[in-house]
Amino acid sequence: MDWSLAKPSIVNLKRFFGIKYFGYQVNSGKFFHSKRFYIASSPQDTDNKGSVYIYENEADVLNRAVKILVGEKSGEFFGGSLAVADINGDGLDDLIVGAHLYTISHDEGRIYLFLANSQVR
Ligand SMILES: [Ca+2]
Repeated sequence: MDWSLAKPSIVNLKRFFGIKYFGYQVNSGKFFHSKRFYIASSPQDTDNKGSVYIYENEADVLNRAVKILVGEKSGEFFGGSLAVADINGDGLDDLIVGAHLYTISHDEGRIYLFLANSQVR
């Protein structure tokens, strides 16, 4: 892959119906084992709940995600922010997904913590 800024690799998912603002946030992590996975959010798709797509490698972005995480409530902007860190110290990266528009009564916002599990993929 050429990392030159003059020749960026571009991923355009307009051909996939229903994915909105794909790439709003991107990140990567070693969630399941030592291999790095790539993640990208689309905070207004899936009935406006927002989704986070996890890919096994950069080539998969044009095919299919190995896992898709979906927000709980319409309009919460799930995937508006993403962070990767080993929260519980088990050696596997964990995923933190922000949903700053999550509302119960007063625009509380929410963060979701997904602890990686080497037994699950
Ligand atoms: Ca962990």
